[in-house]
Amino acid sequence: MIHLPPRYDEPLPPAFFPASAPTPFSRADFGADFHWGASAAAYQTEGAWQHQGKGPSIWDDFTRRKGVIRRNEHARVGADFYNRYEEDLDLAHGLGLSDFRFSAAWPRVLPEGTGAVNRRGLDFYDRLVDACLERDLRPWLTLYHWDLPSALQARGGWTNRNVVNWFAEYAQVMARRLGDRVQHWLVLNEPMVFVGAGHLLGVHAPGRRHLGAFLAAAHHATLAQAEGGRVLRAQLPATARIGTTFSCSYLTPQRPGNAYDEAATRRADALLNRLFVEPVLGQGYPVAELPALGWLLDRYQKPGDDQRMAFKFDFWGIQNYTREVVRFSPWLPLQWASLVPAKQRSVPYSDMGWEVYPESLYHMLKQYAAYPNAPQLMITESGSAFPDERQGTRVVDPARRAYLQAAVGQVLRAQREGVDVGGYFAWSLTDNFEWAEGYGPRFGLIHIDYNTQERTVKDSGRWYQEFLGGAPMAQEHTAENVARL
Ligand code: GCO
Repeated sequence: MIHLPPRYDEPLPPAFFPASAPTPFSRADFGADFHWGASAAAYQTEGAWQHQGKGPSIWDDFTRRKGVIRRNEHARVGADFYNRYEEDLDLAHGLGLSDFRFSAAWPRVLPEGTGAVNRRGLDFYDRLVDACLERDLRPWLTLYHWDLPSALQARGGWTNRNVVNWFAEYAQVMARRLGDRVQHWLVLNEPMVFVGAGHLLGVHAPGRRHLGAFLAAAHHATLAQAEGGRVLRAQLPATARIGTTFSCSYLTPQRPGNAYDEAATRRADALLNRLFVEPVLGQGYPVAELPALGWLLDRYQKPGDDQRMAFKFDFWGIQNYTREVVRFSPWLPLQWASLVPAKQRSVPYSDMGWEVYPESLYHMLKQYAAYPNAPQLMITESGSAFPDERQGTRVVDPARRAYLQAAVGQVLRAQREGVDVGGYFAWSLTDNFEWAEGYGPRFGLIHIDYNTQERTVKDSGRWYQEFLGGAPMAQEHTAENVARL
């Protein structure tokens, strides 16, 4: 078993430095139009949960329940981004980013979810967009990163088909106000996660554990995804670029060649990587692998839904953190598959318990690019949670730095093989509230001391800055290079 986190004077395991990526490489290799950014999300960073007219969200409610979040933490203050966004954008600009992705909190804009607009909430996003532009950061706005207004949850939330209209109204409000300045729009953040973790596993807001709720939420999110795209298209200038994001994991069978594990891997792929993607393309749900899911979802479908689920996005945001190993399981109906935790596999893993496997990014880019009518792909999140060590004024994080470098190398590898990939966004600009894991796992390029809210650029952030400044980067996979990290 390789233990992670490594001690900082120990060489990092070879998994950080897959030799498959081109080396050395530099920013110029990706092309002049490539977008280089970092991502963030409203609930994870903003705080100000009751400020200036904001309504409550399902995450405000969920984090109030005892025992659902590690150490019962919450993000009422978070990274205090609501008050400190200018400082954070200065730092982002200082790192040399060309793009910054953030989300808007729906209940900040529409406290009741629909109806009356909270002017001060909308003004905040207006100022944020202007502050990005003043710093030459192109804003990428995600409409929904999981903080549904509580008022809508009281009416069933994602399980109520009316959510499609509620979401359309919110999308319209945002597009009307910001469409003159925001060019890049993202509709949903990772539907599989907020639908699955929120409605089937019960580990995210709204904390439901119910197959019917999962199915209803899945179908309504699929409809809202396309409807959001249509509303934006109708509202925005022709130059706007409209996308949405998908979570994904590269999946491999525990026993390659074993028919049960191979079939389980295909079913898991349909559920985890394809469920929300193929309806967008007009292919419907991937029911060939999951017939029972198909019959169950039918209950929520109305005539014409197959067309309503489709939309021609300008790009897809791909968000990948790891690979999963799949085995046949007789215990989990529908999927008949389970994921083997990294901790049981003698592989290095991060503070999230996820296998360190940067090549996963390459494989997922290849998989999505293989759809004949796929749009351009963007890596809208990529990163890893490792501990940081303060050494004087520095925050030393060799594992994150190495991961970032390896991940960027894997994007270039895919691009060189012809994949149309147009951007890379590190998750995340700063440390922030990691949902059910609270503040434990840190993903930021910038460290936050939550006692003082002091920001410090980590070594990984410095690495990104050097790279974005044009420095050539050798893949640091030789023993001497590793020792020097
Ligand atoms: C997600 C979200 C982020 C997470 C990140 C790390 O992918 O789950 O978009 O909000 O913080 O992925 O888990």
